[in-house]
Order: sequence, then C-alpha cells, then structure tokens
Amino acid sequence: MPASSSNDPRRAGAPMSPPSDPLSPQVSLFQDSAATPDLPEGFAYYPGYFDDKAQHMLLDEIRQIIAQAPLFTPLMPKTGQPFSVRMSNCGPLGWVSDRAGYRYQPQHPETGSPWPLMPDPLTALWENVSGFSGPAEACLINYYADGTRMGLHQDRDEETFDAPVVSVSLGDEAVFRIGGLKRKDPTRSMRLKSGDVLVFGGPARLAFHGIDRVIKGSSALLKQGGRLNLTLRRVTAL
Ligand SMILES: O=C(O)CCC(=O)C(=O)O
Repeated sequence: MPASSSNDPRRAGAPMSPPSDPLSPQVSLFQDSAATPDLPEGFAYYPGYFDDKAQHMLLDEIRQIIAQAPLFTPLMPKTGQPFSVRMSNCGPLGWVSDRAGYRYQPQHPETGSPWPLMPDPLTALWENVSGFSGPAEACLINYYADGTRMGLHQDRDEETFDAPVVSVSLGDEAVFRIGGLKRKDPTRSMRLKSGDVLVFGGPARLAFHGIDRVIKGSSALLKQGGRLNLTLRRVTAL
C-alpha cells in the first residue's frame, strides 16, 4: 500500500503535484471544503494533469484502442440489467460484468481478442502518481454518453488493494461523488474536468464513489460529446 500519513502530500486537502511531472499545476482541492465532510486519507486530486495537447494525444491512443476493442454494454450480475455506461479496456486484464458477475479477464467479452496494450502516457501516469512498485494490469475505459451516470460503489474486484486506483477524466465535466468506507457515510461532490487525475490509495482505496451526472457540452474534446474515464488498476498481488 502506498505510504499515507497526515504529512503525505497526496492526502485530501493538501496541495499536490505528481513527482517529476511538470504538467500538473498546484491548485487547491475543493471550493467548499469547510462545508462538506472530510475526504478519506489517501485520496489525491491532480487538476489539469494532462494539458490540452496531452489530452488530444491520449485521446488518439484511446480511439485506436476502441477501434480494436469496441465499447460493450456491461450487464448487472444476476438481473442482466444493462449499465448506462459503455466500456472497454486495455492492458493485460480488463474488467467485465455480466449475469455471471464482475471479474477481470484477458479477453474482450464480445470479440474474444486480447485487450490492446496499455499506451505509454498511461504507463507513465501510473509510474508518476501510484507510488506502487509494480505496473498497472488493467485500464477500464468508461464512456458516458449524455444522461448516463455511475452509482455509488467500491472498486473491490481486484485480488489486492495494495495499489491505488488511478483515474483520468477526458471530455465533458462530471459531478463526481466520494464518500467513506461505508455506503451510508457522508459524501461530497466535486466537478471533474478534462485532464484531471484522481488517485484512491491507502485508506481511500475502498472509498465509495460514483458519477452523479455529466455536464453536456462542457468540453469540446470529444467530437461526439460525452465523457471518457480511464481507471488504472493493479489486479493481482505482486
Ligand atoms: O467515471 C469516473 O470518474 C469513475 C469511474 C469509476 O468509478 C469506476 O470505473 O469504477
């Protein structure tokens, strides 16, 4: 687990920038921090980590990945109800969900092909901000069309929680909600903009989080509109 203490600059509320990465300006965390409950320790926010040029380069990589591994609609376990968000993956493993349950697997659920390789900007991001000694094994790509959302949940399908989850936003802004380790813990929300990066590490690794809504037309990055979110995960123990 990455070291996390009250002096850790990745701690919620502290100014932070990724080690050895000049792309990230230091910007204060939340506008209304006095009025909302504390964020879990180990949660870090890097606003504008990817500048405009870097976002376009990353988007080109994601387009190529989606051309090889098309977005699919996951289904809720047991009920088979479709998610509103469509998904793909890159890296050795990918997260999928269907009637049989949530899991990681090395192949696309519809094409049966291995997931495309993790692109260099994501490998570099992981190395810069994760504080973890091994590589990320999965990058889940979520595409939010207008009107889609993701309910409050924990990321807990990995064999290990020693590594953080690292998340990148591209495209339209999203209202992101984060709470504590219990579903009923108080939550707070923040706007995630294109290029922003979040890290859920240490005690925040299992924090409940979700996307309340996407703000239509708030970014020109994606021609078709909507939002992409990329979450990098370590799945197996080192
Ligand atoms: O879209 C986001 O920012 C959050 C995505 C997420 O929570 C997940 O993929 O588990």
